[in-house]
Amino acid sequence: MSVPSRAADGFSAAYGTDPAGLWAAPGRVNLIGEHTDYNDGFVLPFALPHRVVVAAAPVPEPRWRVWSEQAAETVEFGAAEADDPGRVDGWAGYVAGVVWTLRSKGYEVPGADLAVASDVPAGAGLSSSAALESAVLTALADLGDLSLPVEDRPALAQRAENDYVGMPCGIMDQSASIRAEAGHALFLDCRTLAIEQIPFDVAASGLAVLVVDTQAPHRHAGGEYASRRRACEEAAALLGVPALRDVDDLEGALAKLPDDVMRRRVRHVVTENQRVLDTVDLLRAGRVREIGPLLTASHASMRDDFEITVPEVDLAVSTALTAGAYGARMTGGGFGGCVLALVDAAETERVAAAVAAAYAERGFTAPVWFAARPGAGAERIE
Ligand code: GAF
Repeated sequence: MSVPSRAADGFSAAYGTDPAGLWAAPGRVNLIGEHTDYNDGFVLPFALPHRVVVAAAPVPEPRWRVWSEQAAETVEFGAAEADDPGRVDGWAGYVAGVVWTLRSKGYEVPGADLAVASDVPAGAGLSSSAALESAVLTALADLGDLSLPVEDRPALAQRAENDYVGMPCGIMDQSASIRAEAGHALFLDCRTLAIEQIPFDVAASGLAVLVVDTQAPHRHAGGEYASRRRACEEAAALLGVPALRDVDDLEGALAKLPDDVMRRRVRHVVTENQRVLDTVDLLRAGRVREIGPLLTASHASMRDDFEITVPEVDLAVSTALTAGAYGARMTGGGFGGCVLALVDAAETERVAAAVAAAYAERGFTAPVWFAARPGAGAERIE
């Protein structure tokens, strides 16, 4: 059964009536630009065809019930819990966080019954939580007829995650889920929030983006993410700039920093921003294959300077490259998750099989893979 049907059927089973509508928001892969978003830098994600679907209907009082197919449970909360960050925890905290962020900004959020189904792999670094936030936000905005410009929505969803759930993420994932367009990568300036839709029709170039879910367990991902973010903020303060985005003279900046770890963190962010700009230039010129070395350089920088990769991720990248990929890198926050590789479309399966064989040889859990096409952003689908 399709994801929308599962959400609609789940709604009917949970609440004994039909939903008023269905809303969907995608997960994402990030083509390039990792850990640059919270440094006011540049990112280039695209939306996946994999989506979270929310079936929803308004109710007359300020309370919310949410059924989740994946969690196989219904969670109910009222205004008091929604208005108290952190009070609703686990998966439903992302939903309560969206209600909270909207209410605290003065929006008249309608009470609602919601049912959630998804085919975005959870815990794989493909932004299943941003997809959930974005789908719920889009549904509540429509149900309540809230005047909520699309350009303001990612920051609201991010705030739900930062201040209700307590995860200090940047704005990339929610922007991709809400603002992406099919067939395009989303070039986002995370300081100005200016966007440009960059045509990214890999199939037309005979290419494919192979995504390998390494199945590596996220090891201390939350704490490590927060500590990387802190190090970047400390470095910016030491350098006297608002954010690492503002470092123009990398060598000069490195010479001013007190220790090697901080120097490497800064070098990653500054060089990664430049790689995003270079990738965008190549894509604008239709030179898709040529972005490969930038992807691979991004991976080396994440591995050696930002230190956010794990052996499963490094093996997938090196194996894909040996098997003929034009470029490969980890995508997402790190410490596990997914790798993407730019390959000739006809070679996709062969490269994926090479990674699977290398994993078997090392005794790693078998990876899961798919070829990703840029999908649409959040929308009402029924
Ligand atoms: C996670 C975060 F949620 C994003 O904001 C971003 O920082 C990313 O890691 C790393 O680029 O997905």
